[in-house]
Amino acid sequence: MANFNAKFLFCFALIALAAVPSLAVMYVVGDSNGWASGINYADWASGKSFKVGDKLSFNYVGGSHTVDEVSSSDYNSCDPANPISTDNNGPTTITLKTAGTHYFICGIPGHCSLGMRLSVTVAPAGGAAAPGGSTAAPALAGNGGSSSRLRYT
Ligand SMILES: [Cu+2]
Repeated sequence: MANFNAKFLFCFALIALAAVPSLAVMYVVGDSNGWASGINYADWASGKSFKVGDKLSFNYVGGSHTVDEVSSSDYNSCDPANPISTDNNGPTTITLKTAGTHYFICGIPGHCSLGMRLSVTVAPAGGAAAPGGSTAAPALAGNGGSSSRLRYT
């Protein structure tokens, strides 16, 4: 009986842990500086851990800037010609839908090279994964793990 209760409580605890929701977070890019020239967005992003489901809010006056999601090479060369998505209505809210690194630049000529570019590394949802880390599901105690000790003859 005690053994049964222990297993029951263990399972209950696992279920309770799995049920804790990981709440999505809204990040205001650049904080009070918003989305503007002359801000170091690498500094802004450092130390933050983004995960799938989080949102980025880019604050700017519509028409004054754009938020273009681009490839890593276009990010590095500040080339807005082939954006994955683009918006200039300001403010722009982006939901981070996939894990991996996402790259954003302003498509107004000159602005990207003045600092208007942001890359964020996004971890899978739900885990307590550290940035860049990979997590495996915790190994569950299997049935019969200790049963060999109780062999009847
Ligand atoms: Cu701009």
